[in-house]
Amino acid sequence: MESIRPPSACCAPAAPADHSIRPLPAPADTPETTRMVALPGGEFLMGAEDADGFPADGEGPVRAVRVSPFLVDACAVRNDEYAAFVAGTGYVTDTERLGWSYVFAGFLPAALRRDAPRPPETPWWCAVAGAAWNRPAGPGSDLDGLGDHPVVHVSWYDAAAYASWAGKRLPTEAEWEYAARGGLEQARYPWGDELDPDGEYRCNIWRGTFPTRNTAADGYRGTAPVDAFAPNGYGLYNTSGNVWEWCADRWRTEHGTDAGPAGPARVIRGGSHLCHASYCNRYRVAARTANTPDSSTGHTGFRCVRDAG
Ligand SMILES: [Cu+2]
Repeated sequence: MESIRPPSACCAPAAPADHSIRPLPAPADTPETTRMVALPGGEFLMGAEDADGFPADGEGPVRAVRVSPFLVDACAVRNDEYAAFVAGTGYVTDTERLGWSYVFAGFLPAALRRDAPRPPETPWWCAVAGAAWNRPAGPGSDLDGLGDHPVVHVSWYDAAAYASWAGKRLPTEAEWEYAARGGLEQARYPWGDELDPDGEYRCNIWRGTFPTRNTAADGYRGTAPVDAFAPNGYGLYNTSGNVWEWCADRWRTEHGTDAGPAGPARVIRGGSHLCHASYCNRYRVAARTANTPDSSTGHTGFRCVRDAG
């Protein structure tokens, strides 16, 4: 078993790579899936060169990138949508197959928290046996009251399988960022340059002192409903904060035609309810990191896209 840890695994701990490719479920006849927004595409300025950003992540250089017209989910995929997929296909997630997932220590009962192995670099994550998309805080937990929250504890493969069933696909990283920016050019966040404009909370991130005290001033300690907070200019919700979102692209930190071969890790975007400026600051709209495609955590979900026309 080979252990692969991508760069900048800050708040996204990587599981050992151990995956056998399985066929994707066929598209459902009439999938009950979330509302999509049609975007015209075109050229936009991708990336950032923020002074307090992470150049080593390949956030820059700022470059003009063209995307074709496409449709994008207004919201991340919800638990009740993922449940319909599982019920309709019998799909078994990687997390269930491998038997464990990463849960943030602060969300666990004391006994589970005490006994779970933790990655030394990110000791706030516990590898919890039995944690899965439908048991997000491990054995004994369930999805009561979380139907409209984003599905989490899904690997890249689990996200791609859902997308295939829904007749959709995962976004390219360029599509994701173009959509997340909501039409604003080179803004720091999907709504502008201020984190909390006029004191208004616009996203679900860690408020307080990471990782010991989350004041939940923005209303949420864990995940929020997928349509919490005001949407961006394109009508997309929670492209910053709440949960990281899987993209189709393999991870690389160089861009352009001479970028060289990419590794197995896949890009994740948007940051999560656990991101805090003091530690990771990756809820900026240009921020990026990656995880291995079989990894799953309590703060990573996804949204889907579809080609226009
Ligand atoms: Cu983070």
